[in-house]
Amino acid sequence: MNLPILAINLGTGDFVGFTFFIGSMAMLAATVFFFIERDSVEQKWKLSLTVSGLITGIAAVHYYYMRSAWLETGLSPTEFRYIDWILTVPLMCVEFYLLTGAGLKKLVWWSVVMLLTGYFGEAGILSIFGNHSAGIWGAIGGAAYVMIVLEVLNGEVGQAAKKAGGKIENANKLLLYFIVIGWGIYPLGYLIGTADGQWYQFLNNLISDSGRDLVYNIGDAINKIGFGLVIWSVARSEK
Ligand SMILES: *C/C=C(C)/C=C/C=C(C)/C=C/C1=C(C)CCCC1(C)C
Repeated sequence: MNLPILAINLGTGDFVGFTFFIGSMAMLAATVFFFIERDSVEQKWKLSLTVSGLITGIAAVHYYYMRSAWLETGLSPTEFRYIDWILTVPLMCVEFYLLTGAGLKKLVWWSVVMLLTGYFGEAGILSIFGNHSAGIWGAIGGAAYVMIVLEVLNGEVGQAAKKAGGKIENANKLLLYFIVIGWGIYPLGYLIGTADGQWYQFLNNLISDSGRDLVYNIGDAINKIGFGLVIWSVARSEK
């Protein structure tokens, strides 16, 4: 009798697989942490911590699926990835709104544009620009990303944070760093993932195609958990 295969082992040297596993556990632990810590912050910060826990919780479930997909197929789980992002990135916009009371619509709008165009390019669907599709969709996504940065820097969100001053302004500044540096690493994953046959093919020779998931996994851990920790530490210092 053949026993059913319950799990496929992680291969030695499969660093991307490692980051999928570490990522899923870290997201789970962060979720427990944010929900428990909700009790130790003042009322006005509770919703922010709930949202932080939802962000890492949604990611934990997706990482659970993504690591299985990776183990069983060795392919990039692009669909799970973008489903996760389309849920968690708008929730990160909600965090800015809870902090500053401004800019929710704009941030969500630009995030959706960024992620939809990124998905078109990365999944290779809607190739209306022929061989240039990945580059053009990526450029549109990149422009939307710049709009998000500008909004938090000095748009409605940035202005509201400056007006509020103190801890709010500080937290907004810290989260801006995440958006500039932390979110700024995702385009690298996109370029690696879409380099095939493009002028930036050299990236694929430099780092293999699986580098895409390495970049995305590291980015997600920094951004989802780090973002929540910034909010948590500001909320705690308020006591
Ligand atoms: C938790 C998930 C996060 C914070 C995901 C962020 C994703 C991005 C900032 C993606 C950015 C992209 C561009 C700027 C260009 C087009 C391709 C994308 C979607 C990878």
